[in-house]
Amino acid sequence: AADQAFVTLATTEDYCMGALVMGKSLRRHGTTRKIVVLISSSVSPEARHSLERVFDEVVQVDVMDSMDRTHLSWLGRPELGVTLTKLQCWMLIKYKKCVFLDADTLVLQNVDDLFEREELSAAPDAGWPDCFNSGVFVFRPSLHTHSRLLAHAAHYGCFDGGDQGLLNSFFKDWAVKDISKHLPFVYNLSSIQSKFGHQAKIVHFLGAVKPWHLRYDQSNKDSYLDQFLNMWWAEYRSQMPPISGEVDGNQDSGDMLHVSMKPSRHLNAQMRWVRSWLECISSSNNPSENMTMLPSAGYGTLVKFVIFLFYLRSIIKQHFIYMFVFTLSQINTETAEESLHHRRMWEKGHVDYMGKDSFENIKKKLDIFLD
Ligand code: UPG
Repeated sequence: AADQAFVTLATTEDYCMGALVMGKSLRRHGTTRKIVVLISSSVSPEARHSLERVFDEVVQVDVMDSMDRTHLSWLGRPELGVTLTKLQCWMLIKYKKCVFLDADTLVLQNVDDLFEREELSAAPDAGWPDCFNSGVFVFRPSLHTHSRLLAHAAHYGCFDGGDQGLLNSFFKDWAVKDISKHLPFVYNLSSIQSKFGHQAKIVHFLGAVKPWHLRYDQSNKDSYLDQFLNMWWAEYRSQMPPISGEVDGNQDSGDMLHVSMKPSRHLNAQMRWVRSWLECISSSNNPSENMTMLPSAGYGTLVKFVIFLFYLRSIIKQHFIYMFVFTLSQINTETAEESLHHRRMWEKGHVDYMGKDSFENIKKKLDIFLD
């Protein structure tokens, strides 16, 4: 089975969270096939590192969009960007057969039997059952098929602006020709279905709102959706199941996205320096002696503090993930969702100087970090 693989795609950090969970859920249910994730160059090294701990292969692909010089024929069709990127799974020709799973799917049972199916096998779409849903499909990598798909996209476009429309128009006899290519619905069960949830093999969080946008509430078990959401978060927070018989020596370090790396020595040195600076600034005894390191030694304490905050922000921005990770693992009071939101704010430069990111809080976090 070394020539068979599950494949997913994650071009953004959010979808990397989804891919990570999807990959872990495949491992949890003991897949014997390889698992591969296609990522874009904009995925951060930290996210890539987390994915590498779960996936056999992390393959960087070009996000094909209307600005792609090598595919100028797509000019004026920006909506085809991610769609065309997904088609690159047909280029994985080192594998004979693959199963594509969207990054917003969660595997609840072993689904290796999917490899008994032929291209193009997929489950009916819940909204339009004469079409298949392109979140789960069996295919055979082939450069020839890939270029035919691109030519088809260039010529016909796709009726829904996404890969699902394109693939349905390319594999247009799916609905009528061969019933063995119709996967049972439980292999691609929409998470909002109110029936058959207990039989689900793969749950699909279709639509704009994804599990990583929603709250984790273990006590909420009213609907299948609540249960699936909790399962998703439980998988996100779990340690990685062993990779087919291997003992993973790093298991204790956790493998949540952004929580899998240790601070570098360089960072540690920088943080120590920042801490000494913080102590220096906050010290009320003999400030002039303490301030000799500061570039703004001649200004008042307030000015120094503001300058310091800007400087601190630039350093922390560079390494915020390390701090974020460490804080997460040490002060486990924030939910994953809140922490992610906090991190996003940092990334965008919205620092809550008067609240969460106040001088006192930053100093506390640095103290924990360094002790
Ligand atoms: N994806 C990315 N980056 C993006 C957007 C999507 O990597 O910015 C990948 C990811 O694997 C994701 C998949 O593409 O799961 C599909 O996108 P998604 O946002 O999950 O689409 P949905 O609207 O939930 O799904 C329907 C189909 C899906 C199809 C999509 C577009 O279920 O299979 O790809 O519509 O046709």
